[in-house]
Amino acid sequence: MDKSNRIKIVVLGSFAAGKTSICQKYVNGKFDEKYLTTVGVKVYEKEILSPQKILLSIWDIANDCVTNVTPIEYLKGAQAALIVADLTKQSSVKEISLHMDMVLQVNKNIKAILVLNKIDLHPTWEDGLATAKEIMQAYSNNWIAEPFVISAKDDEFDNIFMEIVKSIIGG
Ligand SMILES: Nc1nc2c(ncn2[C@@H]2O[C@H](COP(=O)(O)OP(=O)(O)OP(=O)(O)O)[C@@H](O)[C@H]2O)c(=O)[nH]1
Ligand SMILES: [Mg+2]
Repeated sequence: MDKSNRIKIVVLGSFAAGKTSICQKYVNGKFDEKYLTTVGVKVYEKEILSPQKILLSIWDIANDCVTNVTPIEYLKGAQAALIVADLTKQSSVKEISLHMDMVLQVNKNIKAILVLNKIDLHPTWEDGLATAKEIMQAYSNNWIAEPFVISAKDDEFDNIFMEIVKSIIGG
């Protein structure tokens, strides 16, 4: 496959926000209630037709549990970022800027999508959404869509990943 037909997407967000759940559901179609924290990075691959073949390389990246910083080498070469926040936790929503600042260090033109997760747990989501939108204003050149409010448990995310693909290859 031609290099131009690969898209590297990094998935970042606070601890337990649902990064792995989103990757697993999108790539393998499964959701697991059990929590198994990610250590380092796990790379998922998924081939899609858009209409040409595109290989998505999706990097599910853990924060360093001591420093809360993402190793920069995992971020290199990323064209897109999926930032995940847990709507049931204010701290998780507030950390959106931390993750955006990290990805912008390696690609200031990165295409970003914000996913606000765990809506099935009935969080006070109006607060969460309003706070998230305020934080988003500082990065208005990077967002390619409005934030997606989702449940990794109940929803499918083909549309979210298609937004990323469209923003990079057009169509
Ligand atoms: N009810 C509900 N639970 C969720 C949802 N998304 C994730 N979870 C649960 O939340 C926990 C953490 O999910 P993970 O996907 O492992 O979170 P993560 O961001 O990968 O966590 P780290 O790798 O530790 O940073 C697991 O028990 C999941 O089953 C959701 O939308 N709804
Ligand atoms: Mg994980």
